[in-house]
Amino acid sequence: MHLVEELIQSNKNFTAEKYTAKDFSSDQDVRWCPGCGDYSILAQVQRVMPELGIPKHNLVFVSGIGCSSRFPYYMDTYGFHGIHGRATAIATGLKIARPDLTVWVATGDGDGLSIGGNHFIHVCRRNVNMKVILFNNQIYGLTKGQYSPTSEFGKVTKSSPQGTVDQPFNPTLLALGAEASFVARTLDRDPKHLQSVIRRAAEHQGTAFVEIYQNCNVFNDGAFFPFTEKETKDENVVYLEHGKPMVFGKQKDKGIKLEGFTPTVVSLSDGKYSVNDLIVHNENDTMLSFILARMSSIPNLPRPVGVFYKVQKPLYEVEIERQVQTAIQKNGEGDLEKLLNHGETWTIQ
Ligand SMILES: Cc1ncc(C[n+]2csc(CCOP(=O)(O)OP(=O)(O)O)c2C)c(N)n1
Ligand code: SF4
Repeated sequence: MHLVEELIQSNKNFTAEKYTAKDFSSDQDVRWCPGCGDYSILAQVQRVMPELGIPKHNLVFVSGIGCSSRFPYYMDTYGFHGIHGRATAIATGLKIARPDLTVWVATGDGDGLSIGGNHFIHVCRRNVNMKVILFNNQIYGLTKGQYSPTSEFGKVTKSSPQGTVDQPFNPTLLALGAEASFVARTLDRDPKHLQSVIRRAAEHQGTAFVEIYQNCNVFNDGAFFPFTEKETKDENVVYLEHGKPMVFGKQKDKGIKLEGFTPTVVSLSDGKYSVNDLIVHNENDTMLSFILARMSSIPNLPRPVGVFYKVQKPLYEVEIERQVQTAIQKNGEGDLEKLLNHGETWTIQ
């Protein structure tokens, strides 16, 4: 077995300690506003962690800057509160240096998609083995309410008093376009679903991207209420389940059918269509994943949540390690001093 694969396997074999969610709660006071959706995300991640069977000393949470980026303080694991937008770059370096560590990135729509957009797309295409959870509240929370790259067109904020003229990013579509090997969406106010998606991301080997709809109750309250509130969610959300037809609605009386390449809503109660006419979700279908991710931009379609896409690809850090080992076999152990002094050198006087 290859060195990196052995290290990953050794994490899986860990049984020495049995953790509970409490073991992942640090001694830091949580400084989010009362009612913020970040609390639920923290609680669900802490609940799932013990199930993974990974020793705490092998877990690292890396973040950039923002309310969401305070996440590592609150996890009783190793952590790195980085600089704005650079969490995925820092995490990439860490993963290359220490491939045995399990690395998570906590980021926001501002941190991950504005200043950090460049680093984000490159981590996706490289398929570094890390989990990236993006708290999407469609606003800059920490800096008190400027519009973000996911704010809807026309959004009135302190930095867009007449409404933003920017078209928003769709994070799942962006991650798919950047070739991420695992792409999912979930919601802060659906703890069970959030836990299940975190679990799936944790199992994935490769860059696992999870968009989490997160309520910023101070600067963008209710941005996702149609998808999270009891009265409306059944009609506005379709849960993606691998191998199952896309049915939704309180009475499970509606479904999603493809008309050409365009998803449309059909009724299952008027006798015209049955579940056999509906899209059957397939997490491994690249084309379908794009169609499903695009659904959020089409009015009157329910919002898909769950795992959009999952595929196995070579891991960045494994390929690097392979090259390093090949070079050592061919040339022997490197000597940095020798390398720096080889070839033409100059003395500055
Ligand atoms: C280089 C740099 N530019 C700008 C800022 C100011 N700043 C801090 S957080 C932030 C945006 C945070 O938004 P988001 O990532 O959505 O996180 P949230 O606070 O909403 O969780 C900005 C612009 C900064 N800290 N550093
Ligand atoms: S400003 Fe918004 S995102 Fe930040 S802690 Fe407060 S409610 Fe949460």
